[in-house]
Amino acid sequence: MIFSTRLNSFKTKKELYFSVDQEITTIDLIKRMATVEGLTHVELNYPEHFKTNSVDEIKAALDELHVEVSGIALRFSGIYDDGEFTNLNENVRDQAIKITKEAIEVCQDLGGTTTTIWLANDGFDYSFQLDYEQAWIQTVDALRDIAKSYPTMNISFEYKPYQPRAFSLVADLGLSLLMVEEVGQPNVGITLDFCHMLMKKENPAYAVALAARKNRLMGFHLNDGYKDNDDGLMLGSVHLMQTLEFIYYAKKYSYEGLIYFDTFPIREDPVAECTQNIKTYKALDQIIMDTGMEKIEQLIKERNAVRVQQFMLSILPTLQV
Ligand SMILES: [Mn+2]
Repeated sequence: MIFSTRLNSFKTKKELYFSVDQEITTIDLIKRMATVEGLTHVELNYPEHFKTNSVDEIKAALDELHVEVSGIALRFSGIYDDGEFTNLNENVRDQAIKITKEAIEVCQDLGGTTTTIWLANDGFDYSFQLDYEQAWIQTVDALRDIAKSYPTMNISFEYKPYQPRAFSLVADLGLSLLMVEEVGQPNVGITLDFCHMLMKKENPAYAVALAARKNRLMGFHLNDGYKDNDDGLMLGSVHLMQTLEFIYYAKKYSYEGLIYFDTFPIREDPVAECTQNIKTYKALDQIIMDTGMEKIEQLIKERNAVRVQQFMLSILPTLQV
């Protein structure tokens, strides 16, 4: 299993690690992140994390710390309020595609495999604000152009139902699968973000099963929340059983990609918080192993809610965290 988390989480509780007046660079954050027990990979945002240090400096620091890069995540800010791949202004749209291609090249340079695209601003807030079919086609075309330009690199689409827009253009798993199918390139997949799925009232394990069935499962962003917002709480803290079910399906479909904790520790020590997320994931994985995949499969086949409830309560005392 390979694990990473949000680099920006390590800006939190500054006083625990950094000196008071220290100006914090990307390399400083990576160094703090590397102190997390069990962490194997670093995921960087582009262009955000390449402002204080160059690609070569980051590469050297990673070598020194013996940490690998899993991939790059796009962060569109500034000129993209009206949309990224669907922006009416051709220059802005071209710039969004150009930045995405740059991110993939940086990912390649750093030895990463996957570039994750979250289109924060491609969506709408009002009726009659967007030509839906035009926007859909613009997104398909942009993703196809990007994927075809880098056939050996993974491009993963991370959907979110809303925030910051009232409606995202590609808002759920079904739409994401339709989008990926229309793009029609083998190197395009889907990143499942647990909170985003909860916000859409999707059952996370169902999304794993369908994305895996279509062979498009490319990334996990794990966290937890109370459904309405992208709360970014610790793994299993609210939806423990849905997290267990999610991990069961990840095992069933032999998911071996990155397990990235997209959490937002603010009042917690981010090192302790991430260490706990890794421990929780491993503990839940262990429960599934100890129970046995066949036994769980049998339980599912029974379709007996009372038996499921008994199973869930029976495993709680065996949790080792
Ligand atoms: Mn995410």
